[in-house]
Amino acid sequence: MAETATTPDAATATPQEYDVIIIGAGVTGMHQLKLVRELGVNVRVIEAGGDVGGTWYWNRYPGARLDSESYSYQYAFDPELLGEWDWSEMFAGQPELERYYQRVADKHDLRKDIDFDTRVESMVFDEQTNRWTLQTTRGKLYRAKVVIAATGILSDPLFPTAPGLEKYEGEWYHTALWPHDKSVDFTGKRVAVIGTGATGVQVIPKVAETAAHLTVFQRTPNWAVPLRNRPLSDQDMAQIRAGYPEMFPKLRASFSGFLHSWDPVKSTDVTEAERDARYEQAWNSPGFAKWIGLYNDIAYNAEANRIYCDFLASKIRERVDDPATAEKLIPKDHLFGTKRVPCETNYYETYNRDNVELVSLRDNPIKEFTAKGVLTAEGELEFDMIVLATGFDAFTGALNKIDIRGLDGQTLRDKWKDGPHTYLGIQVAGFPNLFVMGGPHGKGGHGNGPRCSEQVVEWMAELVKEIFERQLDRVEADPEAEREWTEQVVAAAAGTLQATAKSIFFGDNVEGKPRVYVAYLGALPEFVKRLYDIREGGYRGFIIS
Ligand code: NA7
Repeated sequence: MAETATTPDAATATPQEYDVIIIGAGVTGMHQLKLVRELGVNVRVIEAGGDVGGTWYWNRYPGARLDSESYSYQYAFDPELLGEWDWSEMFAGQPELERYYQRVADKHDLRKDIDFDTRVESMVFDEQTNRWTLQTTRGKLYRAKVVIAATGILSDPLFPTAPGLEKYEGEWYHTALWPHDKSVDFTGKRVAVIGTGATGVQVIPKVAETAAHLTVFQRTPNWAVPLRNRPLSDQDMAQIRAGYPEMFPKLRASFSGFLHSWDPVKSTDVTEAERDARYEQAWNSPGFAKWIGLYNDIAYNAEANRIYCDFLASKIRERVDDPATAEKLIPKDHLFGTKRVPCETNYYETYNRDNVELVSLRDNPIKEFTAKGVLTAEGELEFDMIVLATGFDAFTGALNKIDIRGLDGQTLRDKWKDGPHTYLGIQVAGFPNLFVMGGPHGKGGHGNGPRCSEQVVEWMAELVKEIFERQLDRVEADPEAEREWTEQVVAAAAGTLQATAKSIFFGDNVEGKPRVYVAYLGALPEFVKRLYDIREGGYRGFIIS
């Protein structure tokens, strides 16, 4: 059962003492737990969910799946498991991923060090003892010298801005809070889906299969591309497995941890016929081949990108029967790859079904939710079920949700009110001994998550070792290093094609969030090298006492 504020925990008065607390038992937190525990320190993980897996625990909506190749996304740290685990599909679905993380937890006996159904509500740094005290929503207290927040980049669900959801009397679900205790049945129902991001394009075709009627509310169309998933045979797996010794080092050395990489050739270096043939070939290939496998100038040259957009638009027109619907589905306000590129299966064909209708929120906004459905500018629409695929308060949301108080009582929310300030995405000046694995200014937002986090998690475990071996009191970011790093991260995004679009990378999806770049645009190997150089230089930019 999920923890609530109305069920106070009896044993609240005395905090449970630990050396290290990790917040979150998702993909990053599980790995961090394994490594920190091996150091022999006393570590506890606090997890809001009922089991391990993070994203793959919460986002259990029909259609949820990877768009990185399954084998490129798995942990690299357990050779035995790599030898045993067979991926059934090139891009695994949520149920298989959930099973995978449960298997990892079983095999490494991770659960014995995790408190589930426990959400951290606040944490306060004590300047005398140099320890953090954490309080959960149930009033339970924990205390630790080091806190590692592995709270995730996409873990704070975002709800529609239209008021009145509480008035709605039908069933409603947010895709990131999909029920664990019952199966959701769309059969014969009038269903609304709000949102057409990476999640929306996955869930919409699934809902359409059995709903009596599906209305999709689209705020911004996306450049979605076909996933081209396929089952993996025993033979495929044998071949893939034989490639692991080369694959993992290659991924570590890659720009973003993906199996695909930008072609050094520019689209302007080839003939039009050659370029078009290449686009067609990429179109028919799996996953991100039709994004980061292409000519590199698509990433930075607006004209090259526009030509590719024209190619993609022609594909949408081919696939969608009704020309007016096709036009609504073609993005007009942003270039390809400037927002997260969703991968889809039968998404565009779904709009050819008689039971599916597309409503553009730009033409017909939702004014409010009502008891029976939604009131749009054009009138009330009634639904038996509403599915919110409205995404997340990305990068900063999960941390800002916790009331974090550092030196002199300063809150993180206040410090970040104009956008996040970090050193390396790992620390925030004024918040000693608090480390972030996967938050703002981290590489994971633009990359293959586990590949981007694994080396940072390894680096972090070594730092934890030093903190306890050398009996350090505090490790904190130098404000000057933080200022330089934050300026560098923000400057790197300025003037890029990315900056021309409204996206989660600039906080545009959240009303009132300052428009500032929150991810990290550099290459993974350079970032990791920087971390190790900083360590060799005696932790440059960190104040250690
Ligand atoms: P996304 O990619 O942020 O998509 C959310 C969608 O919901 C997107 O179409 C939004 O439109 C729409 N949205 C957000 N707020 C509203 C409101 N208030 N009203 C109407 N529509 C809204 O989140 P996803 O869950 O799809 O994907 C997140 C990540 O999960 C993704 O990067 C993958 O790594 C997996 P917008 O485009 O903001 O206009």
